[in-house]
This record gives sequence, C-alpha cells and structure tokens, in this order.
Amino acid sequence: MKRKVLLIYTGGTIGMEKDYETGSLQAFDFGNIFQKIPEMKLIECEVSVYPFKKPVDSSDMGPKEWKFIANHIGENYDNYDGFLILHGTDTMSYTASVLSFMLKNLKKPVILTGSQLPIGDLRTDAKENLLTSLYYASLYENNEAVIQEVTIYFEYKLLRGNRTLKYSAEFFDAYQTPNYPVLGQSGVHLNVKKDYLWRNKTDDQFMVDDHISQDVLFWRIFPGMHLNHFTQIPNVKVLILQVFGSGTIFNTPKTLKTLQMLRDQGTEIVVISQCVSGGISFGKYSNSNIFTKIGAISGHDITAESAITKAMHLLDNPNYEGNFAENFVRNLCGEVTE
Ligand code: ASN
Repeated sequence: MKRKVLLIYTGGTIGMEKDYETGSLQAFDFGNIFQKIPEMKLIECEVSVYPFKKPVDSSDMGPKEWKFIANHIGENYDNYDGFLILHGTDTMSYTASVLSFMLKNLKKPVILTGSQLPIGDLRTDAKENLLTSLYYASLYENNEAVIQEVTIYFEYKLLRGNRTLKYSAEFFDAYQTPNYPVLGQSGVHLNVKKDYLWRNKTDDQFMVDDHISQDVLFWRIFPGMHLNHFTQIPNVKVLILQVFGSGTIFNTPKTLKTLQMLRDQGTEIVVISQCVSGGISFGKYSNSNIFTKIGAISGHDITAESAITKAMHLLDNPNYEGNFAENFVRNLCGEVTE
C-alpha cells in the first residue's frame, strides 16, 4: 500500500538555488521539487506538496507560522499517513519542540528536515535529508506508524525534535540530542531504535492545541555580570534563567533579593543549565540553594529551545489543569528525563 505524505515547505536553505548571475541564494518554486529531485518518484509513497506562499528564512518563524503548521497538520491529519516539514535549520529545533507540544496524542510521523547547502549545490546535503525523511515519514508496520512523534532527520540521524539543538553552523552533522539517544540511523540499512521511540500512554484522540503566550523571557547569567543589570530584569510572567553547571548562581544577597522580588510579583522562574549535556540538580551545591528558597522550577535536562516553547505553550493555557509549575515539571512528550 502506497502511503501518503504531506510535504509542507516553509523555506530555508533547502529550497534555495544559486542565481549564477548575482551569486546570491534565492528561493525556487517548490512546486517543481520533482524536477529538482527526480529520485523522489522512486520512493514508495505518494507526496503532496504544500509550499508556503512566501517561504521564509527560519529566523522569521514564530508563533504565527507555528500555529499555521500545527493547524494545517490538524486539518489534513486524517488524509495523510505522515507529514514532512522542510524548514530552515537555524530555528528548526524551536519549531520541532513547539509542534511536539501543540500536536497532542500524535499517532503519525511528523519529520522536520532542511539542509546546510542549497538543493542545487553540487555538494548538497538536501537530497539525502529529503529522501530519507520521506522514507521515515511513510514507515508503517502492521498498519501502524513506526514513528508517532515530532522528529528531526538530519545527516543520517533521526532525532527526537524536542531534544535537539543546532550545534553547528558549519558541519552537515548539525544537530544533536545530548540528553537522549538517537532514534534511528541511516547507513547501508535504515534502522529505527524502537525502544527509544515515544508512545502516548493514553488512547486519547489526536488534537491540536495551538496555545502560545509570548510573556516569556530567557536570561543567561555569566561570571562578572553587573548586578545592576540583574536587578533590571523586566517584569515578565515566566523568566527562564540559564545558570551554571548543575544549577548554580553567584551567591550574593542582591541575587536572592532580586529573584525573590520577581517571585513576589508573580514571575515563574524556570532554571536550566548552560551545559548542553546533563541538567539541573538543586541541592547538589550550596550555590543552588537560592533557587529552592524562592521556589524556582527545575528544568532538569531540558534544552533551552524546549524550555522556551514549553513555557510559551503552558503559560495561561486554559486546556491544562493545575498550575504552571506542576505542568512544567511533567514530561509531556519526551522532552525531559523522568
Ligand atoms: N538561514 C537558514 C535558515 O535557517 C539556514 C539554513 O537553512 N541552513 O533559514
């Protein structure tokens, strides 16, 4: 049986080609993708292409585009077996993370991919990324989708989307999931590590919850940071503090006073680590005690991209019972180690 895949093209380098007169990159008409990659016809699935009217560099992606993609998948959920999103690489981890929170109880694959070099380039990585992503997006066994979550496929690796970070602007191997194993690898054989795949614990129906609040701020501390700057953190509903190692911060009375003041005015403080591997462990060092004192939320081993989009999704979301902190510490869809 030929599986049906909906390919949503949002922009990024993958859909660009060099204008040989000017030397600059420009978007090409993605409706013609089959002419650019005739090999696509050899894949055992039926592909429908939905290109964004105005393809964007992924630095222009945000809540409007995230909601559009989530709802477009929602509207077409019953008509397709899998979904492939072609996306610029710079913010792909944010989109993958937010979609994992918006697309509830997924039972079908959602794969994001892109490329470091444009599709027309002689050394492009776009073809392999696109073709193997199509393979994963249409992979079924016993009439059930093998992948039932939002993933990124890039440079021979299938990764859990909400665990990824773009760690290289140079290498083809641009993404990592330091706190979660690779879900699948493409070598001579294409494999999937089934034990690591996400499975919903309930039989609840698929649904889209596109709630997003933008009253979230991300603040990275550093040694020598002027405490006057620290005291000027704007009044936001959620502050994500990226602190040292396993959860430490400069231990001065002003630090405690400032954070306590924010808490008193109702700001939720989420603490995540500057280390990309491992995570927060309050109480390990006395320099993390401030956080326990003020009732901060531990982000544990979540990525910055996931923490930001999870906070945006949960803040003031009427579809969640319980308060922000209770929901934030829950593992919603594989984004944090339990
Ligand atoms: N600036 C591009 C983007 O994120 C980078 C890429 O796709 N390789 O849209």
